[in-house]
Amino acid sequence: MSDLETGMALVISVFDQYACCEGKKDTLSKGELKALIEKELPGLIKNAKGKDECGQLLKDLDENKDNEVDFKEFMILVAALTCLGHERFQQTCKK
Ligand SMILES: [Ca+2]
Repeated sequence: MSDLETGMALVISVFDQYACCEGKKDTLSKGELKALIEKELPGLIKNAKGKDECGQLLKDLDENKDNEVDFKEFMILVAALTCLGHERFQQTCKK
């Protein structure tokens, strides 16, 4: 597989790993979303002590309002964070 294909397969595998923990196997519950963010995206919520950041994030991501984050909804988060990372990377390169 190419680097990009490997990256995409990894995103799928991380999502599946957390989605299958409880309840529906193909969506993230609030608890699963929290576990995923804490372990895989620790930088995202490190400045939000005490606040219900995951609850707010779930509301923001939950397009179809079923109180779960499906893969499509998760990809919107991954895409947004990847764009942010890309911007930061470009700024670092310019310096
Ligand atoms: Ca949803």
